[in-house]
Amino acid sequence: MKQLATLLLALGISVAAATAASAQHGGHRMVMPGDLKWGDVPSLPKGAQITVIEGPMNEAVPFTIRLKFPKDYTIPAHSHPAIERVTVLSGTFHMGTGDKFDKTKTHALSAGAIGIMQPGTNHYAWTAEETIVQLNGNGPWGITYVDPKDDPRKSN
Ligand SMILES: [Cu+2]
Repeated sequence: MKQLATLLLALGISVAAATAASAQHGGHRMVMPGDLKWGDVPSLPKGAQITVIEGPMNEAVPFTIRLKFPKDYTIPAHSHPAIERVTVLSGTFHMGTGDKFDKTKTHALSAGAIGIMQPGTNHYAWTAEETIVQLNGNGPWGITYVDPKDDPRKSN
């Protein structure tokens, strides 16, 4: 019993620490879905939400983030300076490679599927239902749209 209490106490401390340092790298942490704080993503078309679990993404450290896309969402062709590993947690993420968005040339990644994009590879995606993906990579992260007009950071 005493051991159990010690374990629970240790877990309690881990969860509290994870909440306090939810966007920091390093240390042993356990993050519960309810701990995640979602916010807007200035670099993506309006409607997407992001939660940073591990990072920060702009430093040369491993990152783990999740993105939530609404139904009927489109991400125009773009690339990243670092490898992108995208694991689908729920919904379906339709993803294709190339310089121009083409809905007919995408693969339907369902929950459990993973896509791996090499740095500089142009790709695009769309959803037909609410979809949550997890991104794992190493920073510093960035996104470059093939057509600068697609970049929501520039049209504001
Ligand atoms: Cu991407």
